[in-house]
Amino acid sequence: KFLSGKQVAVIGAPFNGGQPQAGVEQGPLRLVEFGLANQLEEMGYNVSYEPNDDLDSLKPAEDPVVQNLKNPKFVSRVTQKLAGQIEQHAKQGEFVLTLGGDHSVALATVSGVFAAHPNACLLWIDAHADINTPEATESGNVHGCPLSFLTGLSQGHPEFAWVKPILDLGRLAYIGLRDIDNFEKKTLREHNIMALSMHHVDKWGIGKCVEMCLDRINPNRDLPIHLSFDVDALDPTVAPSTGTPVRGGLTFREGHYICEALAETGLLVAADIMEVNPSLESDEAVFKTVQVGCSLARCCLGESLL
Ligand code: B3U
Ligand code: MN
Ligand code: MN
Repeated sequence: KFLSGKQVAVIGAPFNGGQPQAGVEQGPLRLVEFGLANQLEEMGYNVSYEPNDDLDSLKPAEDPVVQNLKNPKFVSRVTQKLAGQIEQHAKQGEFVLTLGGDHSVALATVSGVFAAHPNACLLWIDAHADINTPEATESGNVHGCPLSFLTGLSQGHPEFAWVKPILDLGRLAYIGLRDIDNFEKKTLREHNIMALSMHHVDKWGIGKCVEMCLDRINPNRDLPIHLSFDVDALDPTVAPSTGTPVRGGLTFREGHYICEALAETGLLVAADIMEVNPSLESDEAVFKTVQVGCSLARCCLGESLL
């Protein structure tokens, strides 16, 4: 409906500057080496791939903390560059699949996708709410903050002036939450944001949860959808190789169900697979995590639809 053909732009975002652990910058390459692009071609898509393996050239010589945020210049430069690239692909009517990289890269994906699809809605699958402001963040890691910039809750940070508040809080919904800071909890409540925790998944089942989210952020099922999937939403037994695993997450099937249900709407225009860190845990754990990342991406593009 919003896409012009069977064109998928795979955007590599090999970036770790939004959090302290190295290795997450190897996520995109590992997902592609596992065969993701080829798998999508076998599904009948034309796939282009932008590895963006030159992001280190954007690293400033000095990058002091500004308003509590670490590496603000580096994160800002990288995400601004990726945002432009993503916007171009999305404006061509291509499905944009972004491979992270840490979740600060959502500054780029949401900015780029919403520039092309201004009335889109965003489903954020994560153990974390990633909506801290620079004032509120306890860690100073930008991957815990992208949604505060994108929704306009944070304004006036000198490094992130380019990020436009394009996301209405009524067009944002979460599934999978279980590790939320007090400020974030207050924010979710005050703004009446559609936020489903693991408790709600247990209580209502994943099918009802996805439906409730869409009823809120896309009630007539006529708006484009962007999915941002942090693999730490999955249980650590399912996706162990990620920087901040939290017990009690989504099962393999619950994670896939979300992607399948969104593909089924015919409205999904972009998906992010974020926070795969191939340097953490055993080889077997990395294999599992990369494999599940690839299969989530394929499901977003309709693999399991009959
Ligand atoms: N809310 C905490 C923890 C966190 C957010 N995202 C991840 N961890 N992966 C923070 O740092 O803002
Ligand atoms: Mn996240
Ligand atoms: Mn997370």
